[in-house]
Amino acid sequence: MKKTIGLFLAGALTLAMTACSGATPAATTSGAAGTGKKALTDIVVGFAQVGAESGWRTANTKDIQDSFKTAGIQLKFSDAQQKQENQIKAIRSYIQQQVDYIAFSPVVQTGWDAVLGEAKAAGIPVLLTDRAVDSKDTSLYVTFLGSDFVLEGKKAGEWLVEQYKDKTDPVSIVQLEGTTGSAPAIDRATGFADAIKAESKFKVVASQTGDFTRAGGKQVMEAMLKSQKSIDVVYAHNDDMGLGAIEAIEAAGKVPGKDIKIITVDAVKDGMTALSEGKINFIVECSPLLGKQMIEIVTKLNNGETVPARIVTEETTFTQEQAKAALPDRKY
Ligand code: GYE
Repeated sequence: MKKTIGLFLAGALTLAMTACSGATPAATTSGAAGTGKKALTDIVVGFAQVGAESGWRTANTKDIQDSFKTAGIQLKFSDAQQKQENQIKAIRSYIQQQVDYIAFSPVVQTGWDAVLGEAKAAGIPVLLTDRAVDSKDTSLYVTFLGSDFVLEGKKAGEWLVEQYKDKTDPVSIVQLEGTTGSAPAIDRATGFADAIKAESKFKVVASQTGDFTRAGGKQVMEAMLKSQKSIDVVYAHNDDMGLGAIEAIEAAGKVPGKDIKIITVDAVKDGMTALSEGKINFIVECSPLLGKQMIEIVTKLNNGETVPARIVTEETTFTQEQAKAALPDRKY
């Protein structure tokens, strides 16, 4: 399924004129005036970020800001501090300011139809970055650029299955969930559950949100260490919560990575460092570097070209050995 900016802006006219003009020049010249195209320096994108809850998020924000600076496209940035109402306010203000595009990473999946309908009515194309919405009306956004979170959860579960393949005793797992209602928390839980469900020895004995923060992960882990008889494995939906859990485990006199195995998602520097030190056992990568692809999408739409409705980020996984090798070149 393809969508085009033509649906939102001058539509057929823009496309027809672009098509008739033959080879499309780069949109950096003002010669594009009249075709609906803008010089890149005249484009304004309003970006409503989730917050600054994790190392991943900080790297994501930096990458987006740097990429826009390099491309010379204007970026209006807002930080919603993990609150949906703040994101909705930011989007409304971008609509009022008549920006050319709105990009946002929805903190939770539901509750966006009204404000996205307002953007659509104003003719402003919306790009979903990093997280998805669960709206049935897919005409409310042009594309969704981000990871396959179900696959990430599956990779975490598959590693566990492989690690414990020769064991028959029950394996007690605790799950530190991301922000309740967010796409990565929902999907990473689903993918993981799916991967381990065939073997009854795996038991998720407790599962609670740590809101993707280090403090949240620490607090939840402290409580779980008290309430659970024994814990073999921690599955944290991001590195930060895993790092918080490590603090709690060490404070309880146990050795993270040995007494309790830890699996996380993200592969940011602090997570990779803990992995290379043996405190985390396995990390599923989730790349925060979405800036360059956002620029490509905006440039294509500005040129009247189509973009895929879904763009999936490529990512890998890391064992302790692989983390040691990758760390020196890790950019975030
Ligand atoms: O894994 C986590 C962050 O949405 C993929 O949000 C992102 C997640 C990421 O807070 O660290």
